Amino acid sequence: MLTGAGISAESGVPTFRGADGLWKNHRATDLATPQAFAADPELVWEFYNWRRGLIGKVTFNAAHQALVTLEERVPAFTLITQNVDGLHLLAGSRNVLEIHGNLWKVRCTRCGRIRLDRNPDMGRRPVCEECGGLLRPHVVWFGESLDPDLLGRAVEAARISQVMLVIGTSAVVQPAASLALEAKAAGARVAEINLEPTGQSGTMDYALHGKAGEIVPRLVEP
Ligand code: BJW
Ligand code: ZN
Repeated sequence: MLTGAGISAESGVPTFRGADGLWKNHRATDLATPQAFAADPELVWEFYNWRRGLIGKVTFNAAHQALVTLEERVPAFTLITQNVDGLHLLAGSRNVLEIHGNLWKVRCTRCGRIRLDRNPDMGRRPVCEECGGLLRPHVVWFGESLDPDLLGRAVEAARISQVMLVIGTSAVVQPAASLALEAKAAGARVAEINLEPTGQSGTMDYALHGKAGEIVPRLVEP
């Protein structure tokens, strides 16, 4: 399975692209860059603190829950998510690959130490307890490499899958978007679940258009 921001939209988490991808007149995708952080770490932290505050108050929805049910039924199940909100883990999914990181983890830009911190507000310039270096969110920004181990496991899962549901992603960000094509090329049946058609709809075996919270539970009904 491959999920994107659309699966969390009905939980109240804004997506990246489209009308709700705006924060204080900044495009969310412009702030998710190493360049933005280098130029103005306080602005980028303000954006992530806002998201921490928001995501800390919401919970998983029927689509996240349906994927938990599916994992209980399917012997080899891997959930590849581009989302950093942690809602799949909160719902109870087990084999989750968070290929773009996790909003609740921070990483020191000096010593590289990673730690979990669920504080909804990290302040304007949070620093590492060990070395005093500036902390950053442990997420993958544009132009940064994905964790090679996680990506390798995601590619392998795509290649051996028989069915891949591609839920709530605009399918424009690489290398995540290519995982569905990888699965398809290796013989899987692929189905897109999205509010609207995407650039990948044409290569899908099934394209189901509507809300993830309504469609995904119906797909896993016995
Ligand atoms: C609903 C719904 C409902 C709404 N029900 N549906 C090859 C070709 C071209 C470019 C590249 C390439 N390889 C690499 C690149 C560059 C770049 C890239 O892909 N750019 C493209 C935009 C062109 N990729 C990278 O830089 C990646 N790194 C990399 O490849 O490293 C190697 C390298 C290094 C240097 C140079 C080149 C290569 C890293 C990408 C990291 C992405 N990071 C972000 C931020 C994460 C942290 C954070 O969250 O703060 O990840 S950006 C943002 O986009 C976030 C998301 O995970 C990601 C994908 O977005 P997603 O999930 O698809 O959300 P939306 O908003 O786009 O779509 C929501 C969808 O849901 C819509 O379709 C709605 O219709 C739908 N929806 N409500 C169902 N209720
Ligand atoms: Zn440090």
